[in-house]
Amino acid sequence: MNTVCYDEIRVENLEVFANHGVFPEETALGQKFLISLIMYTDTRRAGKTDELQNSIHYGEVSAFLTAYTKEHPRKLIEAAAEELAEELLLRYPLLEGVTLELKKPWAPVGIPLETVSVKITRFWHKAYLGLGSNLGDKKGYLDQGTRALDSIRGCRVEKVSSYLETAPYGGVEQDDFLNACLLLKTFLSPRELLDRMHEIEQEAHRERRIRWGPRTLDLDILMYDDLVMDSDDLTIPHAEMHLRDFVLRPLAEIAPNKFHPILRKTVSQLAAELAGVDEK
Ligand code: A4P
Ligand code: MG
Repeated sequence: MNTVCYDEIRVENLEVFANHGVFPEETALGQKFLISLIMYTDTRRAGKTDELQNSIHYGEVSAFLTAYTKEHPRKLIEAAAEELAEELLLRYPLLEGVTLELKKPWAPVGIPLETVSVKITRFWHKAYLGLGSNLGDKKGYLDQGTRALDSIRGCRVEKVSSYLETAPYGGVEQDDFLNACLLLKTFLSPRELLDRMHEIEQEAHRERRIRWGPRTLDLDILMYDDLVMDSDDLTIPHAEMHLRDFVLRPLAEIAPNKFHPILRKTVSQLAAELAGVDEK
């Protein structure tokens, strides 16, 4: 979850009659569901202006939840809750995150219980990505990669650096690169994002032959919020970003004050250090 403290707008136990369920009688007859929602959003402007347009209309949200739940029956309440949370994040630009609980008080489990429910919290995240190309129409590949990222459901490209021509790094004799960085707003997890990035690289006809060798399109996750993770196939922040001028220069254009969560320095400090300039 994000570290910023948000205000909350809450809806509690909105009642919807719908047809979610695994059993045929559930899908045929329907049953009662209760939806509780916490919307994380900055209410300061609405609080100061007293204008509804500066907030999220909870009446409209409730009507949307009711209609969507009725129209999209799912087997699992996990799936129903996930979809509702994503639809809300996509629909309401002022919404930073949601906690959504979907209760099923009449769950047909044959033993008495008050209610079963799933409760999930989903946030928009900020990911910084690095793009590189040194084969064919380099600018075309960076453009294509940016467009493809922006068209993923749950991803929005918010800022793109300029495209910089850079000398190859890593000891392989090859053509110059065109590099850029971008800021992506996303509700995908880092792993889901990496999978989508690999698909985009495939679409750009990238063949992985030589490590650090020529490529039509290379996409790396540089940072994802302040997340620190290290697994077999994904390291965040990118393990070598602080050593690479072709990453730090474009990144400093769009996020000079972004803090590296391990090195505890800003991107512009890291860029200055790498360039051998003394920055306070
Ligand atoms: N992986 C782990 N962490 C990450 C992450 N944060 N983001 C894994 C993306 N991928 C990550 O990458 C290999 C595997 O790294 C991925 O499958 C993923 O599971 P790859 O893209 O398949 O292989 P690669 O690109 O050949 O190797 P690598 O180590 O990713 O190389 P880089 O770091 O991408 O560097 N010189 C200039 N001037 N400009 C460049 O853009 N790029 C490289 C390649 C070398 N020299 C360059 C440039
Ligand atoms: Mg790579």
